Amino acid sequence: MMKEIFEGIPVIPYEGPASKNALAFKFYDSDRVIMGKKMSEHLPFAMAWWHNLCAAGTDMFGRDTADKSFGLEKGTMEHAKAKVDAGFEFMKKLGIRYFCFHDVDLVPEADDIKETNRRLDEISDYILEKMQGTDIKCLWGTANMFSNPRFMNGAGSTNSADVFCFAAAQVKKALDITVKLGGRGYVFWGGREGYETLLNTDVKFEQENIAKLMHLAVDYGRSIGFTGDFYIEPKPKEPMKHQYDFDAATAIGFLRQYGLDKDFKLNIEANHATLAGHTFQHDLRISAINGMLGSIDANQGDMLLGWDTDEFPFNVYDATMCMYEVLKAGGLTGGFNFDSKTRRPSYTMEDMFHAYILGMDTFALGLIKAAALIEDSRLDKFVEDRYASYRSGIGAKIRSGETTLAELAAYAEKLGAPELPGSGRQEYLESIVNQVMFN
Ligand code: XLS
Ligand code: CA
Ligand code: CA
Repeated sequence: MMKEIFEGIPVIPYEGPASKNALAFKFYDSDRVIMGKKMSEHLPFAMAWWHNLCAAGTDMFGRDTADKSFGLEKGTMEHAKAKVDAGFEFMKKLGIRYFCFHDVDLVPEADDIKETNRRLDEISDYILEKMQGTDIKCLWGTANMFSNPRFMNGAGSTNSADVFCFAAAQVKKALDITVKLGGRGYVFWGGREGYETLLNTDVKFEQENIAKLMHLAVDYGRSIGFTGDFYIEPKPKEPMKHQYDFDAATAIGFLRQYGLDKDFKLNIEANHATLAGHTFQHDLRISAINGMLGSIDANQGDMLLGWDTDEFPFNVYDATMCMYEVLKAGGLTGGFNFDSKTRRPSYTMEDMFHAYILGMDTFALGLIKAAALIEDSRLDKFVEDRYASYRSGIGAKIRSGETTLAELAAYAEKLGAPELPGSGRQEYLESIVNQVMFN
């Protein structure tokens, strides 16, 4: 028997909304069927290796507050394996079936890439062993191409061809490991793919090179049997002043421009959408209507702070509008990765569980309420009616393309002046949302 790491923490049960047990789900009831599917199928939750097993509360002004040593010396392979043990115990206790990782979350990076790769082989063998007899799999993998100083000017967008090769080597290895662990997706988050000043930057050259790296990754991935989706994860800024994958619309334009749109979808993170000045729902909608809603990084930011706070999702309105988009899009090919960290003063092991219970319950509530909004159907009906003028007469001709600018102008002149387009009824619609939320 392996030693229990999270001692005293049981398998987290569902106890329902009336429960006062801090270590129980109040809304996430994995087998409950909503719109014909189990909650667990609607919500393929994933644990983020980096926040949950590595990050220990360090911020710009202070060192670790949490102990993530799991009883072993950090920076060793023994510690790397202890993180695997901790991660699997954690996922099993919460009923989480997926994890996401960066290469260097799994093992300490060595000075020589050959040694790092050897360590990755060793740890992925260990993870594979752990996976046996469980239904836990990899949701997506990625390469950390932003922490090492060599990537100070970017990875695909770097000015150094040698550094570009190191980025390529890391992507190749991260793809190998993702495929080995049965990953559903592979993420490119452009951590330092952007610029600080245009005075030293050839933007066109850099974007072309990012696309080249992505094409090379697709070719290699397909050659080793990766059938999942590649994802771009947009973010407007941080760490760079300006990042190229600003938001969903920008990333979609980039993917189409460089012929990558067949292999890529988007991984939309709530906190990144809001940093871009959008709602989470906006970036989900833009992705969905372009057939590119792939996966979600489930977290939230803080509107009073201007940065990527990666908080556990608590806002049920936002989770509801997210699930409304996901249900309408017919689900995700990816899942819901908690790219979220406990606050620095929440440093205990219990806090890790409370955080995931909060996140999972928030999305379960979001799912329940989004399904109720769809079943209620007043919102859908309102939107449908709002565009009714395009279903007959001149509107139908506009839609079918059977008209000319001159015909429309003549039509307008005959009318003299149109009637107002009809009330948007925002307040009424918001009251419907509240009624459904709190009925
Ligand atoms: C950072 C990003 C990062 C990606 C994976 O802001 O969210 O964690 O999800 O590299
Ligand atoms: Ca983030
Ligand atoms: Ca993320």
